[in-house]
Amino acid sequence: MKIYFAGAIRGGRDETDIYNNIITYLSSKAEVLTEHVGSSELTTIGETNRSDGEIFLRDMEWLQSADLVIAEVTTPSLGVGYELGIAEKLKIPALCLYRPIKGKRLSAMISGNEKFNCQAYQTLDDAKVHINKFLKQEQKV
Ligand code: 6K6
Repeated sequence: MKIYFAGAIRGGRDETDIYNNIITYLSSKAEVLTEHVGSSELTTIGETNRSDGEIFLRDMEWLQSADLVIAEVTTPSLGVGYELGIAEKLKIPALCLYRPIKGKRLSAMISGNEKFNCQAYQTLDDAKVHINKFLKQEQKV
């Protein structure tokens, strides 16, 4: 099973540790196509050895090959929103995890879309519970 993990890059790297922890957990259950999203070496400045065009084409190829998408959407990101829209069009089931933050709300384009399974969490253990339910529901493990 292949999982496309999506998380903010140029949108902001505040949640990198959480991305990394989620990716580590997912990797124990499936192939994660986008492990670099959790890398602390990846900053908002970007990969210097690939052009934006190369990154886009590579990521779209990975997304098309994915069985499931799991997105961490606490930090708003144009790229993650785009990937989720593509996942919906490709009929790839998507779980959107977010930590509620006072004074901020998840975009209605994500929370209002019934095709997305949006789940709030506080701790990594909470996130794992949502992930396990999602994987079971999609009958991939
Ligand atoms: C790295 C750091 C800054 O820019 C980069 C370029 N590198 C990327 N490498 C891989 N995936 C990327 C990159 N930039 C965006 N993405 C994809 O878009 C990832 O799959 C993320 O889920 C999403 C992040 O989008 P932005 O808009 O927050 O960058």
